[in-house]
Amino acid sequence: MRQLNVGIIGYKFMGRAHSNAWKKASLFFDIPFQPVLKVACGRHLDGLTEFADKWGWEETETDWRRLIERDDIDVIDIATPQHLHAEIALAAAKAGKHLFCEKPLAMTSAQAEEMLRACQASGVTHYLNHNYRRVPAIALAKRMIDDGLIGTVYHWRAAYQQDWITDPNFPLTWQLQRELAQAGPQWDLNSHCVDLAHHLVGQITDVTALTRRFIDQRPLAMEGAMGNLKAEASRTGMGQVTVEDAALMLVNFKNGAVGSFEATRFANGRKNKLSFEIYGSDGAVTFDLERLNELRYFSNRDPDGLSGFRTLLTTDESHPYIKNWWPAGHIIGYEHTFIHAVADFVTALGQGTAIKPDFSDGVAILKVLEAGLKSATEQKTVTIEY
Ligand code: SOE
Repeated sequence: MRQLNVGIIGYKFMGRAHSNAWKKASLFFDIPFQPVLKVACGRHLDGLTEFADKWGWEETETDWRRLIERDDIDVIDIATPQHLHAEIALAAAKAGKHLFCEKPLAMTSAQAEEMLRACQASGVTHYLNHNYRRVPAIALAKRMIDDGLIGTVYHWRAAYQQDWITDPNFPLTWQLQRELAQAGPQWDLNSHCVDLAHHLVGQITDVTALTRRFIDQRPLAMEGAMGNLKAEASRTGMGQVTVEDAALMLVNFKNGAVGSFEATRFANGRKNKLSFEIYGSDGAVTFDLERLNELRYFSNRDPDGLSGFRTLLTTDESHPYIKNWWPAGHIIGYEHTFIHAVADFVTALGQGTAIKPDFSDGVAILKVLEAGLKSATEQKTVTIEY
């Protein structure tokens, strides 16, 4: 089988999730190329070397530009924080590398548009990793909606809730600084839900939003992590949080449906709870990531006296992606969504077809998220121009 040489940039949480996927995809899926974990790239050689040794990356590189210059690399996997995505993607696309990029795509929709144009100009494949589209239960929801099982969609209701910064002593990490993250849960969490809403319901046309920051000042994190906040650190030991802690949006869809989004890092007890409900003229589907092997389904066509929500355990061979895993009833988890993404990405490369979501979806998502922040600041409804 022909090899596909991958260079990954970033080696933290997403670096590990992506490495696992590059390693496993060909063991479970019949894909046209054998991914080779060729080069891992990151700034700090100690941590990078440990990561590369553990996950089986053949080589390390501390300068991403040198990685991109290499002729033997086919794919650049961007697993860094979002403020680095644009510069890397633009250079990689120009060098003719296919792109597998973590979400959110960029800091702004303008940056994202430039990234999309660069990929289109060089003809490379571009994939934006909103991995939840590839949860089998969510892929099944898509199939059911497209098959008309819940009829015309009226309502979308989503909540992405976490609690990892409720402690006021949690340090001022990069995720809490506008210059490095652009926004808080609006970018990190609502990006996933807007992607799912576009995928499952349709295009969002306008947004009315509010955001809230609950804690303004936080202890500065370790030296080296704070960039230009270091000077302030030596004076006070505290730094200013410059993103929101919670973001709520109400939206209209082009097809007449209405929707709501709630994204927060302040929902105590909720570690990583992504849930949505979709109500249509003939039924409903609901999903909760904490029970990711299940999809709940209600049908108006059930006989009187026997109607109600039923739980579909999405582990049958007929369910999306499942025939490549275990016998029915043997559940799968979070990491499988990344493996599905890599399998689909490599298949798309083999077939010369596009894979979704791509950078054009990333542009659309960022336009909605930006409209949300604008709406919250200006306290008015913002219409989105695509
Ligand atoms: C944030 O905590 C985060 O890791 C997101 O960045 C991921 O996209 C999400 O899947 C889990 O939560």
